[in-house]
Amino acid sequence: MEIKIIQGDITKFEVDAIVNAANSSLLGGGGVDGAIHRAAGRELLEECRRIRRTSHPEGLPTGKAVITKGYNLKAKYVIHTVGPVYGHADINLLAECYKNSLKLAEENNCRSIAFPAISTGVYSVPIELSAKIVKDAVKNFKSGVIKEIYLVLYGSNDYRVYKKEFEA
Ligand code: AR6
Repeated sequence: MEIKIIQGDITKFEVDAIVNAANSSLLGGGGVDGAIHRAAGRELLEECRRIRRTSHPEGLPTGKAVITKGYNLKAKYVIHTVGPVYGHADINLLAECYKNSLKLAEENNCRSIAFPAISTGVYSVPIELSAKIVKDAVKNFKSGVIKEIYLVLYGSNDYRVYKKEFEA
């Protein structure tokens, strides 16, 4: 399993699954969530609405993950997970987001997956803390199915912080 740290826009990634830093409503928002919904098209929102009506009428709890198709994206699937709001939810749930997303990817035979830095935007987790938690979570995940994990950083400082942490 290879871990690659890349600076870029996750909506452009040609991988089996991209992960969305959603909120518990699953009905879209700003940041990477808004970008993914815009790029995937309205069918993604329709599938998210179906998930709300069926398996998650109260919304998706923090740390959990659900999968949908990718529609107009190059990625086959979108895995939606809800990160913790810094200072308000248990920070250990951030690792759960990564682990549960990886499990779901594996169950759906994904060989490649791309993650944004969940909770480091609107939800305010410091990028240095995110890098440490993510390093621990992804390096300890053993998979016979997933071959490539991309950690996609939007900003150049975020990218540098991740590079430094993963090279340490
Ligand atoms: N590709 C990769 N990373 C991106 C992109 C992109 N296109 N756009 C932003 N980022 P955020 P959160 C980075 O706020 O903190 C939404 O409204 C961004 O620079 O998207 O988990 C949801 O609906 C940051 O490093 O997610 C929720 O309500 C990272 O993605 C709430 O925000 C995460 O920032 C979730 O907050």
